[in-house]
Order: sequence, then C-alpha cells, then structure tokens
Amino acid sequence: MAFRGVDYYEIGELLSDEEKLVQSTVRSFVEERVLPDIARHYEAGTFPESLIGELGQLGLLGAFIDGYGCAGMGPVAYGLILQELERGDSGLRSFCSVQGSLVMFPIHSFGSEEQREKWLPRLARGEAIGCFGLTEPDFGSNPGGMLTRAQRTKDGFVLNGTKRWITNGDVADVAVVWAKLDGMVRGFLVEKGTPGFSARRIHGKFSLRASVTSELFLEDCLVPETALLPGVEGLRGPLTCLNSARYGIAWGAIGAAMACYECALGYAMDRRQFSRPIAGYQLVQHKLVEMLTEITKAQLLCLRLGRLKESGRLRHTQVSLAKRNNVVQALHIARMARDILGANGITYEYPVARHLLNLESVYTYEGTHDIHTLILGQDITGISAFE
Ligand code: TGC
Ligand code: FAD
Repeated sequence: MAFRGVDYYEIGELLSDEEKLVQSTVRSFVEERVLPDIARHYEAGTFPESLIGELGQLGLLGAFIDGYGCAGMGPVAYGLILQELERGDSGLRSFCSVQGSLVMFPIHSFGSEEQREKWLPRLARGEAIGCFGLTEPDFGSNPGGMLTRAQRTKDGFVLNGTKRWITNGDVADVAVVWAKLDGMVRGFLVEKGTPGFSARRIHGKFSLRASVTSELFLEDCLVPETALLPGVEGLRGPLTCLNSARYGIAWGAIGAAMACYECALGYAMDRRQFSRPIAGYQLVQHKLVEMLTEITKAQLLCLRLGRLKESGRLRHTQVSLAKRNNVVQALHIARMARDILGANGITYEYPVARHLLNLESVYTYEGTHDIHTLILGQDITGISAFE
C-alpha cells in the first residue's frame, strides 16, 4: 500500500497548496523510482546515478534558488523535498543537500555573475555534480584550523591541502574548496581535471553506503583568478552554507524516522508471538507511541523553523536545535523499530537497519550532535565551551 504519511497533528493543513503538491510529487517519485532499488544499491555500495537527471527534471536540485533554471521554491517546500527523499535513503537526501545547499547556494550567494551563469543551470539540471570540501583529516569539528592553503600567483592561485569525507568528491565536476589565503578562509571553485587536483573514493563504510564519499588532494593545484568566490571572507562563508544544509537535514531526519515508524507499526500488527499480534503488547505499544510522539514534535519544530526562515528571522542557533534534536530522535526511533522487527530488523528486506546506520553519519556530519550542544550552550549562556 502506498505511503500516506505520518501526520498525527494534521500538520498538512498548515501547508500551502504548492507545498502539498511538492510533497506528494516527491513522495510518488520516492515510491516509484527510489524504494524498489535502493536496498540493492546500499548493499552494493553504489549511488543510484540514474536518478540524478530525474531529480533535475523535477526541480529538486537547488530548489530554493530563484533564477538560473532553479525552481525558486520556499523553505518549507525545500524541507518537504528533503524529508521525502530521506524517507527513501539518507544518501539521496545527502546528494541533494550537497548539490543545493553546499554547492549551488555558495555559488549563488558568494559567486560572480560569470560563475553563477556557468554553473547554476547545469547543476540544477543534474548535468553537473558538485561537492563541498571543508573537512580535513585533522580538522573536522574545528574547520577554522584547516591546513589547506591558497597562495597568489601571477595567473591566479595555487592550492595545497587534503580534504576528507567529501560527499560526491570523486564524481564531482566542480568542488567548492575552502582554503586559507593570507590567513583568511576563502572559497574556490576547482574544476574536475585541473592539474594537481585528484580525488579518491573512501570504501569500507557501514553507513551511507548508497552515497559517494571521497578524499580530495590539492597538490600545487593552479586555478585561475576567476576560481575565487569573491563574495565572502572568513569561516562565516562555509558556516553560512552549513546553515542551509543543516536546515534540510532537520527535515530529512523526519523522513528516515517516518520510514522506520511505518515499517515497525505494520510489522507489529502482522507479527504474532504468544497469543496475539505483538502490537497488542503494552511494551511494543509504548515504543510505537514514543516514535509517533517524537515524529510529531520534530514535524512541528521544522514547520516553525521553515516559517521563520521564510520571514527572514531564522537564527543559525535555531537550526542547530532542530538538527540536534531531529537527528538524535530519528536515531532512537530507528533503534526502537529495529528492536520491534526482531531478527528481521537486521536484514536488507526491511529499510530499518539501513536508516539506522545512515543516521549514524547524519548524527556526525554537518556538526556533530555535541558540537550543536555547544553552539546552543554558548547561545544561552554567552560562554564558549569549545576550547
Ligand atoms: P566562530 O569564531 O564561532 O565563528 C567564526 C565566524 O563565523 C561566524 N559564524 C557563523 N556564520 C554563519 N553561520 C553560522 N552557523 C556561524 N557560526 C559562526 C561567526 O560570527 C564568525 O564570523 P566573523 O565575521 O566574526 O569572523 O568559529 P569557531 O572556529 O569557534 O567555530 C565554531 C563552530 C565550532 C561552531 C564551527 O566551526 C562548526 O560549526 N563546526 C562544525 C563543522 C561542521 O559542521 N562541518 C560540516 C562539514 S560539511 C558536511 O558535513 C557535509 S555532510 C554532507 C551531506 O549532507 O552529505
Ligand atoms: P571530530 O571533530 O574529530 O570529533 C570526534 C568527537 O569529538 C565527536 O564526538 C565530537 O562531538 C567530539 N568533539 C570535538 N570537539 C569537541 C569539543 N570541543 N567538545 C566536546 N566534544 C568535541 N565534510 C565536508 O566538508 N564535506 C562533505 O561533503 C562531508 N560529507 C560527509 C559524509 C559522511 C558520510 C561523513 C561521515 C562525514 C562527512 N563530512 C563532510 C565530514 C563531517 O562534517 C565531519 O565528520 C564532522 O564535522 C566531524 O568531524 P570529525 O569526523 O573529524 O570528528
């Protein structure tokens, strides 16, 4: 039976007609095009590349950008897209988060007109893929310490450094690379094939297996003057992109949680142990109720976040609260669902273990759970506990 959503508080009523249409369109896309094949991709450790063009045709790449061939949707519609995609798999949502929030967003917000015209229409159609290189082997939670350096030359800049854990790194046509120029963090657009730029796939992941993760190497990599993103200086640049991506993750985590809840509820109704379906036992009902409660709270949090973003009042610390809460709750929900499924919970036949393992990465990337605790702690006390 087709998925009808989890909406205990009739939150759908608070959506505009456009938002409802976007949600139902992406939901059908996930049902028809993603779910039939995603477990096979996960097992094989491959990203479903054939879907990239379709994501572009549906306007889901950089959907929140106006112009340059992008769909110009509002923040709630963007959130709903990521929620539905992550009900399919976090890897698919990751692809859209990186392409939209971490590549198209900085080109749109900080790029020159020439950079926007060159890249945004192709990235929107899915004809080009982008990646975002901030994290380094020795600098994850503290990107401000990055070792990657840019030096001016007479023709442009020479880049040196290594980036690690980069989604889409070795399949990207353009990498947004953050490097220090004269001690200041700056963004550079490094094109595939540039001499001195190479990428290597990271294998052996338990999590996000249907997503490409790579290492980037910049070895005396010469890029032209036009590679520099002119519109931003300092760590504020990459962190502003992260706000957009974290916003999407807060929504996306609800999708993974809904998939786990729906699966656990259906399983509990069918599975008989002792005298009746396990859904009839109080301990199982308690877990199902916990799941539904946390999904409902997360939905309300996101809708409010989206409306604040729409009105231009959203603070990045509010995004941290939602990313932190929704991902950890989705992880708890996935664990409870796995428990309800018993031995079947560890198989590929059900989506639960796949979501559970994916969420382990989501918990860590885009600012770990604890980094968001510290961001919020600093906001409410005025005291930094990072150092
Ligand atoms: P700090 O001194 O606090 O700030 C430096 C400058 O940045 C400004 N700022 C922000 N601006 C916009 N948005 C934010 N969220 C901002 N947070 C801080 C700040 O005002 C300051 O500006 P200025 O103009 O005064 O210079 O910086 P810090 O070095 O102490 O670090 C702060 C900290 C720890 C919160 C930050 O570094 C952080 O968020 N760390 C976590 C790193 C992270 O999230 N990495 C993610 C990498 S990308 C990724 O994971 C993609 S996953 C892909 C997928 O979805 O598949
Ligand atoms: P660390 O920073 O070493 O943290 C390890 C532990 O220490 C964590 O529990 C953390 O919370 C804790 N910790 C760190 N500092 C403190 C402190 N001050 N106080 C208390 N506890 C602390 N990065 C990109 O740039 N681009 C990408 O596209 C990208 N994609 C990714 C895809 C995947 C699948 C994964 C797993 C990661 C990806 N990342 C990407 C990297 C991701 O952003 C980092 O993994 C993340 O920022 C954490 O950095 P780290 O792994 O180095 O952990």
